[in-house]
Parts: sequence; C-alpha cells; structure tokens
Amino acid sequence: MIHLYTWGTPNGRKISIMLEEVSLPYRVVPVDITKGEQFAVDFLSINPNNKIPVIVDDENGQSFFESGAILLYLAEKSGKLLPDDVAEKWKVMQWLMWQMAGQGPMLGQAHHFLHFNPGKSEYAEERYLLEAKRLYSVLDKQLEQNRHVAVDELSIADIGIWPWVSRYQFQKIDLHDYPNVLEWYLRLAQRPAFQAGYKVPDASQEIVFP
Ligand SMILES: N[C@@H](CCC(=O)N[C@@H](CS)C(=O)NCC(=O)O)C(=O)O
Repeated sequence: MIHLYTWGTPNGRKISIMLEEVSLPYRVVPVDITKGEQFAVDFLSINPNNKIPVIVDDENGQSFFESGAILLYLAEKSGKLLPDDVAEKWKVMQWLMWQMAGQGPMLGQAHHFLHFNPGKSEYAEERYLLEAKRLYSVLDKQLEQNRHVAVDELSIADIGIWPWVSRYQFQKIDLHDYPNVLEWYLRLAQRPAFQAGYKVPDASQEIVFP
C-alpha cells in the first residue's frame, strides 16, 4: 500500500493521477496546506521541505518527496509510463525536467501574482504572464507533431505537465490560443485515471474546461 500525503493542487494531482493510471493501491492522507498542516512535526519527518506531495511505501517503509522523483519512483515500481528504450526514456526525462524546473515553478509564480495577489506588482504580473505564454507556446509547438508530450505513448511527462495546464484560468491563459495544447488537454481529461486523480483529496473538485 502507498500512503499519499496530498492536497488539491497541481503537484498533488500529478501523483494521484499517476497512482490511478498505474493502478497501484493507495490511501490518501489530506494535508491542508491552507491551514499550515505541512509544518506539523509528523509531516516534517517525511518531508523536511514542508510541501506536498509525499508518498510512503509500505513495501519498503521508505518515504519520498518531490513530485518528479515520486513519478519516477512509481514508474519504476509499476513498470509503466517510462519507456525501457534508452533514447525514449531520456526524452521523457527531458520533458519531466522541463516541467519540474520551468513549467511548474513559473506557472506557480503566475498563480501567486496574477490570481492570488493581483495589483501587488505590475512588473511580476507582466513577467510571469509573459513566461507563462512562452511556456504554453513551447508546449503547443511540441504537440503540433506529437500526440503526447515526450514520446508517442502517454508518459510521466504528460502526467507532470497536465495538472498545471488544468489551472490555466489562474494563469490568465486562454487555451484556445494554443490549439494543440487544448486538444491534448481535453483528450487526457477524458481518461478515467485523470478524472479520478483530479478529485483527490476532495471529490467535489471538477476538471475545468475552456
Ligand atoms: N518541487 C515540489 C513543489 C511542491 C509544492 O510546491 N507543493 C505546494 C503545493 S502545489 C505546497 O505544498 N505548498 C505549501 C507551502 O509552500 O507551504 C514538488 O514538485 O513536489
């Protein structure tokens, strides 16, 4: 059994979607980050970086934080969503790193300045909106010739990227400006695993559609 410590955010949903896709049994432990539960002593013992998501795997008693590392761990554990072929595998790694080092952190800043704190900094709003648009353009171009982001089949790169796209409203992004991203977003949203994973830990949450 995997214990998933999470909240209804893009980084949290990466892992619930992954667990659903690979059909590994898991138990959800909600960590309400709006109430500061990520700073509780018990939680800090499994993630000193005080952020969700975290998993604890009963099979070996180990805990892991950082969503990219967790996706890789679950891909190896299940033997799914990370190709065996070396060239293909490294394409997935490349886009997973793009997500972890660029798309996630930059769109997170866009949420902060454009959605949660509008009017605080004109400079930051402009900077992160421009960067968000640049990232969407990169993704749109990649999806022009490819059905999935990194390789032909669905991979952990798609699972890392999709939940951040699902917050396009917070980023003031019109998905119609990125038709290949829109098509990919809508197609993946039809997958039962994406629908189930999106609703973790709050079953009342619905995927948003443009
Ligand atoms: N790089 C980390 C980022 C995790 C992260 O930023 N988690 C947010 C929610 S999406 C969080 O727990 N925030 C609480 C806080 O910053 O105190 C990952 O990918 O796991």
